[in-house]
Amino acid sequence: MTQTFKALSAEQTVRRLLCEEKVLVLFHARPDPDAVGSAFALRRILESCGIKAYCLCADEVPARLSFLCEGIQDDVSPESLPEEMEDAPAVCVDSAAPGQLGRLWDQFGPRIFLMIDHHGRGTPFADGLIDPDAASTTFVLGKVIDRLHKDGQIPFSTTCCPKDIAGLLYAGLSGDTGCFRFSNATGDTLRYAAKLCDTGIDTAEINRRLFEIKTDSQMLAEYTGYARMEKLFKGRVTLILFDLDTQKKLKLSGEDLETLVDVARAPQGVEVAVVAKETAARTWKVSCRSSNDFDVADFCAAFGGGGHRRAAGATFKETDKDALRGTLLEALKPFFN
Ligand SMILES: [Mn+2]
Repeated sequence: MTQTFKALSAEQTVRRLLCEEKVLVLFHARPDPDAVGSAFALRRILESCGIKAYCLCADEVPARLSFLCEGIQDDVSPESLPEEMEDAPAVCVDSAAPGQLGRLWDQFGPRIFLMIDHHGRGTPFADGLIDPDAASTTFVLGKVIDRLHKDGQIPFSTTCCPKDIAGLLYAGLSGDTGCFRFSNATGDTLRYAAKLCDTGIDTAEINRRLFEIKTDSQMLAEYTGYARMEKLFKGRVTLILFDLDTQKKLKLSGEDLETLVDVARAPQGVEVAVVAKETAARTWKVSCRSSNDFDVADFCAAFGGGGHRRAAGATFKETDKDALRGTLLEALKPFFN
């Protein structure tokens, strides 16, 4: 049975949120700046309305992003959930499919009453405020803030946002646009960023932390990625396969491999960058980036994944990297041969 869910306006979204006394804010596993930024901004927004809120994720917030939730909440594991929040209904941000929630899904899936997101493709699991034209979920949250302000529920709007919230919203926006370099950084995106910038947040420091600082492990992962990158279909597609053996040998964690997709995007002439990371035995997380009209969301949807036209992912079950390589090549061949 397929269930259909309602698309909600900002007004309807706000009305639903305001019915609650306490809310859990769920965000996707292997969290990125938009997931962390939107979850913690929503927590602060709800608290400004007198609603208790608590953020949850299947994975820890990576060390490089911990500055975003510092002083708000250090632990996002389900084990850290305060007793008073145990029966709270849940909102999910920046997640397009149940699978993205990891182990949170079994425990909290049934009580999700609202999705706030910007992914055009996926498997909806609740009624939602979803804007596929928004560059980030933190952009979509701007509509929630302005609606709450219009209704007299909070004393601020996106033009006079408290700095802590503005920083979270900006981080999500900058994160998902690759520091405003990607095609999703539209005039609207930049105008929103400008408003947030005007609150006095330190955008240079946020961007330095998101894009410039790298750990030794991250650099080792990138170096290995460059060395292993395959150019396929006359260099139009790049592929980096990173199996668990290699990760163990180099003592790299999943977090260290996050920038590999940028490595795969780097070569001149590449149209589609593919990075496959083995996350558990025979389980591969594949990330795709497109620099032209090739729709990677479509490509990944065929394998049960989702995402955006130019940035998407899917999980593959393959015995080893050769089998995965064969599957990927076979699927790409019709488009690039
Ligand atoms: Mn996002």
